[in-house]
Amino acid sequence: MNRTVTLDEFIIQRQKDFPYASGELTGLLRDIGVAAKIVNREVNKAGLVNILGVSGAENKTGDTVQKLDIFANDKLIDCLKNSGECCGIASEENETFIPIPSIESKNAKYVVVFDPLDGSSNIDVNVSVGTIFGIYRRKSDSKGECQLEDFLQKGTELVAAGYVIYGTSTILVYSTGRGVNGFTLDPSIGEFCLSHRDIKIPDRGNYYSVNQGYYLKFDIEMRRYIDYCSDLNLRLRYIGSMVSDIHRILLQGGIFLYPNTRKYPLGKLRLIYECNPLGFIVEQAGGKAITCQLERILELEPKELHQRATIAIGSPAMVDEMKAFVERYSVPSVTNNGVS
Ligand code: P6P
Repeated sequence: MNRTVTLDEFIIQRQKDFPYASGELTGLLRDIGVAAKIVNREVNKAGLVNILGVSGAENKTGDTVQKLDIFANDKLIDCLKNSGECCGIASEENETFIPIPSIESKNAKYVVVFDPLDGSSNIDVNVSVGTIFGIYRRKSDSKGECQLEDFLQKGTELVAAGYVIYGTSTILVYSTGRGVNGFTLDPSIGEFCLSHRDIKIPDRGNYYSVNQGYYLKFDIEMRRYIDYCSDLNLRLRYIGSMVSDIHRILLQGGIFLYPNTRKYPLGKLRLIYECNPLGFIVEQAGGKAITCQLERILELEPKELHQRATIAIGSPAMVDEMKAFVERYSVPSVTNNGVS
């Protein structure tokens, strides 16, 4: 019987592996774990208290914001503000980044980006939702407040990234660039316990995950690839919660796609706090994450906080096959003066 290893123990143990680590990142990861427990408590009783339904507010992207979104956003911000290890925050729910001006935090090394409750349209129908986070080392002068440049960093600069799924069980999955580990919340002791050690994504899998409803709106090369998946009798699994769809693929293999459509010509999903953190995790587990235009997600240079990206992410052999379809079937777009 393996001994229970809690998230806190694991993080502290891993800090010993970094001889020069001074504990700030450890503290930050533990604070995110605390915020996840608080959000989990409210998500699990959302149907019982007046937290369901729509707050009426709209976020930066014009999406209607659920009350639980606001709760999760507030709790994450509170925990990070009090941690003293974070000098700034960027959230899907806030139009601009949030400097943390307290004396000790202003000189903190790290900034945190997050989507506090991804897939929130599923909240009222009891389908799993998730938190996605990424941690960067600040680039701006540590004597002053954080700057926008601290958040507009490529995914390759991530120091750590992870997600929490609030589902049949609550699981926190994270990486600091040395592999991927998953922790399941044990409500009886209120601790995240190591349950998925050193996750490695299968080279290929039986699942593909895409919103089939947009099929006719995809470019021909994506339609050809989706037809190929269907011809292989792969199983379509898509619940409209990116974290959950990708978690399945991380554990069992497969590919998740959100291509460009007429409504979202640059893709729908957010680069900085959705695609980059999940791309970091999947690459750390041996998978791949590219845009539908074949650029590596983590190499994209962010130009603005809520920038969107197309994405194909998952098992390496399947992402490579999708790449081959794009190379073979994509039709260069025609501009006024000819082919671009
Ligand atoms: P669609 C949820 O709103 C989200 O941001 C992701 O979690 C999810 O994968 C996607 O959007 C679903 O979008 O257009 O298929 O409903």
